[in-house]
Amino acid sequence: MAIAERWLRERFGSEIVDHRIWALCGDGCLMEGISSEATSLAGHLGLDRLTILYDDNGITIDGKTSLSFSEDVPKRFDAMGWHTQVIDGHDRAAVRKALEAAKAETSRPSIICARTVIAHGAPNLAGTNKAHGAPLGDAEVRATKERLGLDPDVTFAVPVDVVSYVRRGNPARAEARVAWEKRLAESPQRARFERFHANPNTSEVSWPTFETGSKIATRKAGEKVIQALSQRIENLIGGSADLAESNGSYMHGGGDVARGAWDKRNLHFGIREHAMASISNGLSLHGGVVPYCATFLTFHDYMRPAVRLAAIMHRPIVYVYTHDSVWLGEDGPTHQPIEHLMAMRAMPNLWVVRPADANETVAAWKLALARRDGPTALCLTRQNLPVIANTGPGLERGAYVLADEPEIHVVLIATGSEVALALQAKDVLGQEGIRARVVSMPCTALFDRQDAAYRSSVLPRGVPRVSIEAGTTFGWERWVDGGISIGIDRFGASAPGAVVADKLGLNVPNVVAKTRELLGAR
Ligand SMILES: Cc1ncc(C[n+]2csc(CCOP(=O)(O)OP(=O)(O)O)c2C)c(N)n1
Ligand SMILES: [Mg+2]
Repeated sequence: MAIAERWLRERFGSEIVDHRIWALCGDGCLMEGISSEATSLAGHLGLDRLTILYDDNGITIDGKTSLSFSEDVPKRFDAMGWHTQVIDGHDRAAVRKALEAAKAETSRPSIICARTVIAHGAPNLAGTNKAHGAPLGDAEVRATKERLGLDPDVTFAVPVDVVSYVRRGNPARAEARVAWEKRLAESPQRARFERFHANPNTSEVSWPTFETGSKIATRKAGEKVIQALSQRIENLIGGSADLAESNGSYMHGGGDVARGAWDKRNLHFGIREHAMASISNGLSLHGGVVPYCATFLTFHDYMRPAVRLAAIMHRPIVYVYTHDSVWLGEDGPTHQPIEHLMAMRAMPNLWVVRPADANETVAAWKLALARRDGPTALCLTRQNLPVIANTGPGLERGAYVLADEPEIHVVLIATGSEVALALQAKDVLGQEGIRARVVSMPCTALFDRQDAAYRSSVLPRGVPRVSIEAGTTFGWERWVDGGISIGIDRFGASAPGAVVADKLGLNVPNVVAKTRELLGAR
């Protein structure tokens, strides 16, 4: 959020972008690794309008933080380039003063380490982990009220001055809001500001098109899409976790966002995938920008908790995941996704799209940007793929018939790079008199949402099915309905991509043999 704030402030000025970002965090938040990823980047970028209030109570669920946490938090933040303060969090004057000091800081983010006591005022449970989650209990509530000078027999009471304070509202804040609205209304930048906060308008984007028969990796096709988008969507902002060139995620000519270079377009998240996905959530929640982020598909695992939050919060974020199978080759098993596609598909409200070729990649980007109620993951290849005729239209329905025959014997369902393989297998099967339909299924979640008539028009009942995907076969039972699945149920191997794929059975002879076997068995 603080990145969005700073980036927009650069464009609209601090008369219009005049807010700050406050974060409340506890011991648990600072123990989690992501806090280090995110605050390291915040310090590096000098996000001066970000303030963390750290509830430093020394307690978590299991007991004192000393069980597992003894770092010097202010020193840690100091080392990352933050402005740090340590205060007594129960001293309201000190809190106020610290907030003012944080606001006065104009080149660094701020952390206020506020020493507090959990369940402050409860005579027996204050300062203990027993107060973390469980109610204090009747006896302790009584004792606390007595100690605070409240009537212990009154179960629920709000002091009169609190009621009147809340009812009165805060005229200064209301006035500030009205004044801001006036500044915006009178600003020459108003229309642009409103455009930034509306849904991305793709009507003037010169979408690339690719000629049938040519060859191009879908990550390269995606790179061309990003260039076209960056020309027309001024507030498209994105970047990669140190793989910008490999991911094809860089906006050429957009420059690198840095401290002192907020007019630029490309974010460098560093090798911080979890923070990258969380920052994308923050960018999206803040508004005013259209965020995307990129890494290798296998590193989706590092992003997963934040992607899950994006899905829960219905954030329209685009994830560019390249090197989407064993076809990536020499980097080997650590980098070769196997279970990832299916694990991602298991997540509600995440659309996982694996385009068959360059033109389907364009359609996938269109779909992702039109989507406003959740994130979309684009799974793209490292290796070249042939550009296939007629791909793209139908992608929005999740799966569609790409090549057909009258009175088919079998349906080959494939995704991504395996669509071309399925088409080759179809030709060979045809020579043997086996008539195959090829279905491209770039997004299973969308296909599942189609009505029964459409689904059975693509996958007719009673016709045997074969799925082909360079990933785990786990889960494909759902779509092959008693048929077979060709995939990879082991970790990959380090060798040139084509060699690995061939050795693992992703080749025409294997698809043909398995299909023949399936049909013979019936
Ligand atoms: C990622 C994650 N791990 C574990 C938990 C379970 N959990 C909830 S609160 C908590 C302790 C948090 O301690 P702290 O932030 O110090 O809060 P305090 O007890 O001081 O209120 C834990 C472990 C969680 N919510 N999220
Ligand atoms: Mg705590």
